[in-house]
Amino acid sequence: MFLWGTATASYQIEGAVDEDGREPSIWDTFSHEPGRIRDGHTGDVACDHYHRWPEDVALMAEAGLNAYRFSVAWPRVLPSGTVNPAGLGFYDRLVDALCEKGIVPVPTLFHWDLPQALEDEGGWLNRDTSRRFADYVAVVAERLSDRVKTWITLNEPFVHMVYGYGLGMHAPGRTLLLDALPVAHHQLLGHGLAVQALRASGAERVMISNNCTPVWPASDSPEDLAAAEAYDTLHNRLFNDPVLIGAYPDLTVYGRPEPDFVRTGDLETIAQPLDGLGINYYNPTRIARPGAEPDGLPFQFAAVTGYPTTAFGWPVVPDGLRELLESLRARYGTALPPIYITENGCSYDGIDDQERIAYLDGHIAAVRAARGVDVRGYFVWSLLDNFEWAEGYHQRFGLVHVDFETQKRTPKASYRWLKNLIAKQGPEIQS
Ligand code: GCO
Repeated sequence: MFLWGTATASYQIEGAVDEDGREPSIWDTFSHEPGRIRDGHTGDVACDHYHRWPEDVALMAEAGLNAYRFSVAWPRVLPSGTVNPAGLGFYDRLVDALCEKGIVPVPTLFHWDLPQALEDEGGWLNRDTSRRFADYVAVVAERLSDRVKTWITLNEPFVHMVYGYGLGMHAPGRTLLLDALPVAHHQLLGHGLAVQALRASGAERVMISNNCTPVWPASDSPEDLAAAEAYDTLHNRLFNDPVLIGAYPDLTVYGRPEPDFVRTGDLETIAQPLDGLGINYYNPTRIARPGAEPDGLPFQFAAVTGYPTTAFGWPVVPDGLRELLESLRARYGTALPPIYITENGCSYDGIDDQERIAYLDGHIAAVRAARGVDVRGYFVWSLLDNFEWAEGYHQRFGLVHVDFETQKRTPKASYRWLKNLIAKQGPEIQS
C-alpha cells in the first residue's frame, strides 16, 4: 500500500514543554537564548498538539491520508534516563487513535530535540550518546511495537550536524565547523544500534530520513566540479554511503582521510539492513569553488537562479526530485532499498495557497517520472503550520493554517487539493 502522509516533529508542534514529566531539550534551551530565534519565538506552546492531537488526527483522516510521520520527544519519554510513563502514554494514545482511523503511524525517534542533560555531557560529540539513543529507542519500541511496524531512526543527521554543531544556527548552537564531523558518526552509530533494538522488537520497516539534494556545479570548470563533488560528499554521501554500503566516502578533501572517530566494527553496526530509505527533498544546491575568505571549506554556495522561489526564498525545482531519485539508483544500484519521500513541502502564506498546490503537483509528478526507482510513500511537510526552527512561526509549511493566538486550525486549498488527489489516485503513485 502506498503511504500518503504528512510529517511533523515533536518540538515543532507539541508545546506542553514542562508538562507530565517532560524535561528540557536542547531546543528549549536554545530557543530561550536571546537572538537565537526570529522575534524570540519558542516552541513552548507551538501548535498545542500535546492537547489538540484528537482534532489533528481527525484532520488527517478527513483528508484520506493513510500514514502520519511524527517524532517522539526523547525528553518526554526518558527524561534524565528514567522512563516517564506519562510521556510514553501520550504516544500510546496517539498511536491508538491513528490505528483506529486506519492511519499508519510512522514515528521518527530523533528529530533534534536531544535531552539537555545529554548535551551537558557532550551531546552527539560524545560517543556514549549513541548507546543512550539505542536504550531510549528500546523503551519506545517495547511500548509501541505491537501497533507500530514502521520506524524512522533519525531525521536529517546532516542538518543537525551542520546547523546544530557546525554553524550554530540550530540547537545546541555549537560553531565547530568541520570539527563537528564526529557528530555525523555518532548519530549514524546510534542509528545502527537503534535498528538492532527495533529488529529485536519485531519492527517490519526500518529506515533513516536523510535530507538529500542534487548538487549542481556552478560551471563545468575543474574547480567548480571538484567543489560540487566535495559538497555532494558532505551533504549526501557522508550519510547515505555508511548506512547503504557500510563505508564512508573519501573525506581527504575535508582533511580527514582516516577519521579517528571511527572504531573497528562501527561501520558494520551502522550498515544494518534497512527496509527503506527516507528522503527529505526541498531543492537542488548550486556549488562553486571555494570563496576568497579562507573558511577551510572546499566549496561555496552559488544561487540557484531561473526558478520561482517559496516565501522562504527556496527555489522551486520539481524535476530536481526526479534527478535525485534516479541519481540514488545509479549510485547505489541494488544496495538502494525502496524509497519513502519522508518530507517534501514549501512555505507560503495564505489559505488559498495555490502556489503550494503547484509545488506539490509538480513534485508528485516528478516522483512518477523517476525511472527505475521504487517509491513507496510520500509525506508532505507539513500537516500544520508550525515552529520552523530559527524562523519561529514566520514560515508556514502547513496544509492546515494555524492561528497561533487562538490555535484555530483552518484547512487550506492545498489540503482539499491533496484530499481529492488521494481519492482519485488511489493507493499507488507511480501507476
Ligand atoms: C528539516 C526538518 C523539518 C523542517 C522542514 C522545513 O528538514 O529541516 O526535518 O523540521 O521544518 O524541512 O524546513
